[in-house]
Amino acid sequence: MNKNKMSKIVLITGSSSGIGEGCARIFASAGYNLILLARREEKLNNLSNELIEKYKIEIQIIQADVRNYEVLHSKINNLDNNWKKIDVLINNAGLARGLEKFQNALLSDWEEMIDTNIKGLLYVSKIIVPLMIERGKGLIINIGSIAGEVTYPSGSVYCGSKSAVKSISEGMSLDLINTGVKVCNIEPGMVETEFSIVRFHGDLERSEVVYKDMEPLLGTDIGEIALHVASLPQRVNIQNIIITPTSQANVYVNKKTA
Ligand code: NDP
Ligand code: 8X3
Repeated sequence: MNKNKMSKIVLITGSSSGIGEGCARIFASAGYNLILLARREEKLNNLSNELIEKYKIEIQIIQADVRNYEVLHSKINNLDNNWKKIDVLINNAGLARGLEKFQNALLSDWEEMIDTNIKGLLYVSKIIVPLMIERGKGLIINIGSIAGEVTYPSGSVYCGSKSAVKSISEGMSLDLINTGVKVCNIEPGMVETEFSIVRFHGDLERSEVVYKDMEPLLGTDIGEIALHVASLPQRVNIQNIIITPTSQANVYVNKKTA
């Protein structure tokens, strides 16, 4: 890294698509250097090339699965010391798998959601938080969901995982109170990403219906909110944000269901 450049650094998990990619685009446009982390390396490479060309920033890519603590630990620790000065961590990698009644849901779907949305967030945080404490500053933005506020039918484990993100965010805030490290839980409503394609195991027809006849949020909308939180003075922290499209009131009511 060019040591003369004083750009801040943001590490974004799940930055190969959707909200994570939107955050990468917005933070890059504000001059941040980026550490992009996800499993699909080609997507990260393409995004990285585009953003370096457009904004003349620097980018590191970490190809990793957030469910694998050993790999995360080794790859993050192998970063050059200047790249370990992470100002903002966005714990975004996550997914919903299936939309089935509790009694019909697949055990493998439950495990994937819990391992990614809860344990993955913990693994990454466990590695980055000490680096922030050492510097006496930092911001952790966890991407929860409005599903963490209200549980909807057939969403028990996904909603439970996002409810856990909310509790863990509160716990982090409590325990990090004297360290200078801030914690914010952003809880989006409907954002058009690959989320529904993943939820419905690749069923494009079923996933397209979700965002039809309404105007969902974009990944970059969440990026704008995250950048705003990261731009506040050190004395200010926003602990929890619920953000919905104008055409959605809560998990049950949107323009189509009203
Ligand atoms: P996408 O499917 O578009 O993006 C998910 C991202 O997470 C991808 O970059 C994916 O990358 C990454 N990811 C998934 N599993 C892993 C893993 N095991 N290791 C590393 N990276 C992983 O969906 P969204 O952008 O919508 O989802 C991002 C977050 O936002 C999730 O936590 C989701 O729960 C939350 N959210 C989404 C909402 C929505 O309506 N879309 C609303 C509220 C919250 P790759 O596959 O390359 O590893
Ligand atoms: C994603 C939002 O309402 O589809 O977390 O579960 S919702």
